[in-house]
Order: sequence, then structure tokens, then C-alpha cells
Amino acid sequence: MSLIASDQFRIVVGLGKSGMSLVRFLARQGVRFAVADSRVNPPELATLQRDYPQVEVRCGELDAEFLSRASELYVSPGLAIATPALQEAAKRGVKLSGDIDLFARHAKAPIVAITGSNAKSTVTSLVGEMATAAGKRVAVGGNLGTPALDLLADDVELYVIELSSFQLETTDQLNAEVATCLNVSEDHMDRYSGLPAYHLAKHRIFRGARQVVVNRDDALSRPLIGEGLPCWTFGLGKPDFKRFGLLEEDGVKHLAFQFDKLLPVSELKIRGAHNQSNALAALALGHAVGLPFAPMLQALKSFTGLAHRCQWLRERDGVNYYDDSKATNVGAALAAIEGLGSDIAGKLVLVAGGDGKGADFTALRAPVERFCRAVVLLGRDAELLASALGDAVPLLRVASLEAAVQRAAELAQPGDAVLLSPACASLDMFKNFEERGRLFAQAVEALSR
Ligand code: UMA
Ligand code: ADP
Repeated sequence: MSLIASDQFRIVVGLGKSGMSLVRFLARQGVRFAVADSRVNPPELATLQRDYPQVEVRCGELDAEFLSRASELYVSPGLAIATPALQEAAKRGVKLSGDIDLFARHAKAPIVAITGSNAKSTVTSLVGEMATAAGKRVAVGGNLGTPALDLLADDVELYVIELSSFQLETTDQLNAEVATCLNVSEDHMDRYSGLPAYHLAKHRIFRGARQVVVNRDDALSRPLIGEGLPCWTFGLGKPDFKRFGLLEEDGVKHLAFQFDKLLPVSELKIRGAHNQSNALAALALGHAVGLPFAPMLQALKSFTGLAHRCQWLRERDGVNYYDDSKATNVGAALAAIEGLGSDIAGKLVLVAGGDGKGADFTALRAPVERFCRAVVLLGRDAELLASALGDAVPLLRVASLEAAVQRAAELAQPGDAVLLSPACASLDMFKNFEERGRLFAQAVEALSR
């Protein structure tokens, strides 16, 4: 049975991955709808015209008059709800909603909901692997991989969903079985008025949640709403009742719950303190939905990490090369610089820069001074980064990733690591962070043996 009234007219705004998943969903429900996109040639236009030729689609500048004919707009996450045509329609009484709200209303199995400025994809994938190891029929997606509406199926036993602040802005009520905001640091400042607005959007994840998971090391992860809900916490300190943490015995650190050791951290294949925190977050979420410890620990032991997240590429002349292209904000780059920097004998040669999304780079100065031999800068906001880093270490400017790798290889000494961790989005020079990471890896591979 459909939970949306079929007598009203709706418009899907945006024809990318989310828009196309909405089209498929609404068509299945037999709802009347049209599609609009502000781009002249949106990515899924050909697919829509091939599979749904009867659906009206309007491309190019959004028309408030047209949008106001709908009872509800399903707005894609890439489009800010502050967009004037959307605001005009809202003023005329049109409801602004999104794919996640529809997903939440139609999902029949419990939802594990994960947001945060960083570590979302790693923790989402880990919980997915844990549920699979526990024999659950699990569907994993959202901001990561498959759009949420495409995951809906009757035989799914558990949904593990990564959510961005953009998706949460249009979500009224998620009703997750367990929700977490892993951490909050500055990101997407080109879309929000400041950190408080971004923080508020992220915390919509707790609306209707039955349990919450909180990061003890980040006060901004504590729910603004939902006081009194069952709460599990994780952090790098000692655990306690209902707490996941690290216990040290005879110099060996263990992931632990309450008063019990679970696994020596040396058995994790993902490195660095930030990844120990990620492992603890995944354990807390899995535990909240009743996954047994044995399969969860098995999954943790075999998880090698996702591509482009501090991914080891090769060793050459005693120098290791790492691709952390997914570090698209300052918080992520900080975690990588500190995590890897304190793990190696030598120093880091950092490759950074790109589209800074309005971020303040000042926080990078101290860790760069402590852990880096030099920084190779590229991309649109290279000069902004340069002025934030000042004279902490030598700074070099290059015009391409190939040149960056070449210069970094010349500067690095045995025992050092060359780390691509840009602290910026990739879109000024590349299609996406994956392409940036791939080209970096190719340039590293092309260095002489
Ligand atoms: N756009 C327009 N006009 C429109 C609609 C979109 O110009 O009318 C532009 C947007 O400004 C944006 C681009 O098109 O630059 C893509 O936007 P979209 O909403 O069509 O994106 P989708 O293809 O639907 O992909 C989205 C997520 N993208 C964004 O939020 C920008 C994908 O996350 C997600 O995987 C997908 O839905 C399925 O759920 C990607 C992402 O970069 C990985 N997310 C950001 C992040 O992780 O930091 C939030
Ligand atoms: P997201 O999906 O939120 O972007 P990912 O799991 O893809 O998160 O990781 C993105 C980047 O964030 C990684 O490349 C790494 O540099 C950084 N990172 C990973 N875990 C953490 C953490 N716990 N705290 C801060 N930064 C992290």
C-alpha cells in the first residue's frame, strides 16, 4: 500500500542519482509527477526519456510558477533549499521534502542512520559488513553508493544508511532504530550561514530515533533533541557502563565494551586513532540493533578500508605513498595528518588544495608544522591554504597532480610518507574525489622504480 496520496501532483527537483531514484519510486507508486532541473542537460535526462517518456521534464532555470503547481517538491540534495524558486514555491504553500523522508516512511525494517562531517562512509560500510557477518539481509546506501529509495525491498531485515546534511535538511522524521552524528567540524560553508546552521541540519538525524550513539570525544555529536533516549557512547578513552572505548593492558591497546576487552587494535587493518574511533562507533551501532559481538569482530578484522581513505599505494626508495583524496574538508585532513604522522618514523610530504568550500584552514597550521616536511599545493584555493600555513614549513605550488607527485617524490626522504589529503573538494580540477585519487595513484605508479 502506498503511503502517499495519489490524487496530488508532485515535482521531483533535480535529475541526478537521487532524482532518478525518486522517479522510479513515484512511478511504481502510481503517483502523478513531473521533473525539473536547473541544468540544461542533467545527468539522467537520457535515462528518464528512455524509460519514462510520458513524464514531463523541464530543464534550465527553475520556474517558481511551475513548481508552485505541485503539492510537494522532492528536492535533490545538491540543490540548496535556499534557492529562490524553491523558497518562492514554499511561500505559496508547497511542501519541500526529499528522498530520505519518503524512504523513512516506506522502510519496514529498522534503520541504522549515520551522519557526521567525517567517517560516515567508513562506519556505514563497517556496520554493513558486521550485519552481513551476523547473517542479516542488510541494505547499505544513501549518500554512499545506492540512493536510499532504490534499497527498499520487502525481504530487507536491516537498513544501514549514510546521510549528508543536505539530505537531512529535507527530512522531517527519520524514525531510525539508532542514529548517530559521528563528529561535527566545518564543511560545506559555501552552503550554510555558519557552523551552527550546519550542526542543526546534521542533528535532524535524531528526529524520531529510538536509540542514539554519541561520540564522547566530540561534544557536538551529542543530540540536541531526544533527551532520555537509550544512549550508547564511544570514544578513545576508557570504557564504562554502556560505553565503548580503549582499554590498555601490558602496553597493548584493545577495543573494549564496559569492562571487557574485545579485540587488540593491532588486529585492525585500518590504521590510526581515527579508525579506532570508527571501529568503536560501528560496534556501538551494531550492538544497539542486536548484532552479536563475534561476527562484528570478525568483520572488523577483515575490513581493509575503502578506496581513497588513507589508502596505501606503494613504497619507493623507503617512502610510502597514501591516497586520502576523500579528505574533502579540514577535519578529515587533520585526522589523516595526525593519524599517519604519528604512525611513521619520518615526516609527511603533504599534497593539498582544491575547492575549499569557504573553509577556514588555520587549524591545519600546527599539525603541518609538527608532522610535515613540506606541503605541495595545487588547485583553486592553493593561495588561501598558503596564507593559513604561513611559514610553518616550505610550500611549493604546482599546476597538476603529476607535478605534485614529482615534486613530493623529490622532497621525501627514506622513512617519510607522501600523503594526498587535500582538505578541499576536487571539483575545481576533477570530476570527483575518486578521479582525483585515481590520477594521483597513476602518477605515483608512473614514478620510476
Ligand atoms: N544540481 C543543479 N541543479 C539541479 C539539481 C542539481 O545544478 O536542479 C547540481 C548540484 O548543485 C550538484 C550536482 O548537481 O552540484 C549534483 O546534485 P544532485 O542532487 O543531483 O546529486 P545526486 O546525483 O542526486 O547525488 C546525491 C549526492 N550528491 C550531493 O549531495 C551533491 C550523492 O552524494 C549521493 O551519493 C546521491 O545523491 C545518492 O544518495 C555525493 C556527495 O558528494 C557522494 N555528497 C556530499 C558529501 O558527501 O560531502 C554531500
Ligand atoms: P565521509 O563519508 O564522512 O566523507 P569517509 O569514511 O569517507 O567519511 O572518510 C573521509 C575522510 O575522513 C578520510 O579520508 C579521513 O581522512 C577522514 N576520517 C576518517 N575517519 C575520521 C574520523 N573518525 N575523524 C575525522 N576524520 C576522519
